[in-house]
Amino acid sequence: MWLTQPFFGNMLVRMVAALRNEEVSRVFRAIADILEIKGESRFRINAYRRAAQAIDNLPDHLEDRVRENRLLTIPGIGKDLAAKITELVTTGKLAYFQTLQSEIPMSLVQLMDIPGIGPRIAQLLYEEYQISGIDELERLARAQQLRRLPGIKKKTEENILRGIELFRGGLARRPLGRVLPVALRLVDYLREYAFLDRVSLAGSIRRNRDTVKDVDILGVSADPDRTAEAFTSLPEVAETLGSGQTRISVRLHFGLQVDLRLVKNDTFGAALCYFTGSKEHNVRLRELAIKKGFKLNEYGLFRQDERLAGGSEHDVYQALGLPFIPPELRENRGEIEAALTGDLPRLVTREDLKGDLHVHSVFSDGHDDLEQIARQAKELGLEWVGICDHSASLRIAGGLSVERLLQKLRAIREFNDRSPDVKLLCGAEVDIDRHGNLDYPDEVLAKLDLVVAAVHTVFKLDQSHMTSRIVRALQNPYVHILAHPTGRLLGEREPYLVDVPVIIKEAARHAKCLEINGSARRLDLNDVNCKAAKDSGVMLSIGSDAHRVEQMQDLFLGLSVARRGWLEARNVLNTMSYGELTRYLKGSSMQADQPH
Ligand code: DGT
Ligand code: CA
Repeated sequence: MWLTQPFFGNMLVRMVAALRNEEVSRVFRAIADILEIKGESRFRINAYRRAAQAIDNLPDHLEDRVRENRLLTIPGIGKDLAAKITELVTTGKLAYFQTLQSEIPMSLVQLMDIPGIGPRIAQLLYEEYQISGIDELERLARAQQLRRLPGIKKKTEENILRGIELFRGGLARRPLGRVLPVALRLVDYLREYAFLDRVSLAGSIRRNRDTVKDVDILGVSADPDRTAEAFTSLPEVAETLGSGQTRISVRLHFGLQVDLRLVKNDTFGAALCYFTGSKEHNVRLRELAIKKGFKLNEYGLFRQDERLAGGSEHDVYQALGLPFIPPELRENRGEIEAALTGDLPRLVTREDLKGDLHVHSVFSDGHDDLEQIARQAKELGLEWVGICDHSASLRIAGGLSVERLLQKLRAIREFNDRSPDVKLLCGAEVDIDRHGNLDYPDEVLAKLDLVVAAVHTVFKLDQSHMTSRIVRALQNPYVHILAHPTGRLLGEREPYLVDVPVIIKEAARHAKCLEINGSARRLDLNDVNCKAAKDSGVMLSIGSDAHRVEQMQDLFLGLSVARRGWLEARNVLNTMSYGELTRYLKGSSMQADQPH
């Protein structure tokens, strides 16, 4: 069993609200685990596990069953368990579970989530070393101390270390750009081969959050057993974590967990809404439902026992008196208020994008030439591409001398003369030095169609120096765009210390664009800063930062950030036609030439 959330920690504090089916079954599984560590009878342990499974498979709410006295019809639930469910559902807590927790710490039970640690080993670890945390466990395993315990061999110890690694990998958040292609392939496969009538991504990956913990998929199946069979036998699947009629969980070879939940057709919309989240958005929707005298859960929107909506998300929002809210906005960042007043943004779409503002070519460290880039652009439905190679001082990235840059300029002009479909802009990704100077002189920048400035070196400045360094670059009249404004690399490098609100204010003042770098490693600006930039009247540009043509797809990852940042087409430079764009870029340099 793998816990997908830090659930028990929360629960001890939160024991106030009544519990949902899934939470009740988790409590029963935890009880089984504790009884196992205590060495209680198999019979009792299995009774809790079977009950948990039966609850997972229920098509309806325990809450309703308690009210209607229908618990005993659930397979495996006798009087004793029915009383415990009633206590949990009505009070949100269970005295018996609390007593057990006072005997065996929950942190010890959680160690059993690590592959390779069963109840016997957990018990030993606790009795001999009083270990109850993963760090402590890892330290002892690395110091080869575990093999001193009875029954633990060298191989067991090595297995535990591997398990810890897997466990950690499974818990880490992963960049959207790494997970999305896999998730989309899985959904395609499921749609085709897994006996599903409907299927959709849900959770954070459907909301296009920049990092995701796991992949949530929702489906309606004509045959759950065959669906489970088809899903769990995929070659990508390393391990089946659980398989029932309503939920199948697997772990892929690279550690990612994928949960497929199966629901009835007439509850699909309500379930999709619920499992898409975010939790905070759901809470607000439920409050809204209550205000109207309704009840909203993953089975539908109800007035007393009458189901008002549930089959589609559109119906659910409509019955709540709201327009459909795009998944990217569902973070409780003002979308409910905007929906209520009819002020939701008309989010920029893929069809609105006419070009990519940041692509590297063979002139610097890119892999492909102008023809290949233009061909790819055409395939992606784009009309123009900004070719931005590195500037002179960035030698490791093949930065261009002024002479090479002028050669490139001629090559692009010639290319445009013979290319009717796709136009290229001669740009540069110009390095900003530690003092805020740019890497080409102004008279060279003035010749370019597009100037993108960026920090690539000296990341460890204090905030005031880093901010004033970037502000200086923004004051240069020939700069159009600040690329990857915070320098973060997802899971690898924190943003450098920069005062983003000041950068936004200066960008607005000098009519500069801020980039949403769509590279799977970056997604920088992020959604929140993007919205702040929009609210300050700053134009955003999306760049794939592709170094190979295949990476030009990352433009659409950048688009997902733009949508999460509430951007409309008019806030995004990429939505301009080639003619509009070149006029805009020329105009903004000239405007910035004026004293301000
Ligand atoms: P993640 O997985 O951390 O990247 O983010 P999510 O949003 O996918 O979170 P996850 O996988 O734990 O749950 C998926 C959705 O299910 C979540 O967005 C909302 C819903 N959900 C899960 N647990 C709860 C809960 O306890 N209460 C409420 N209201 N919603 C929940
Ligand atoms: Ca999730």
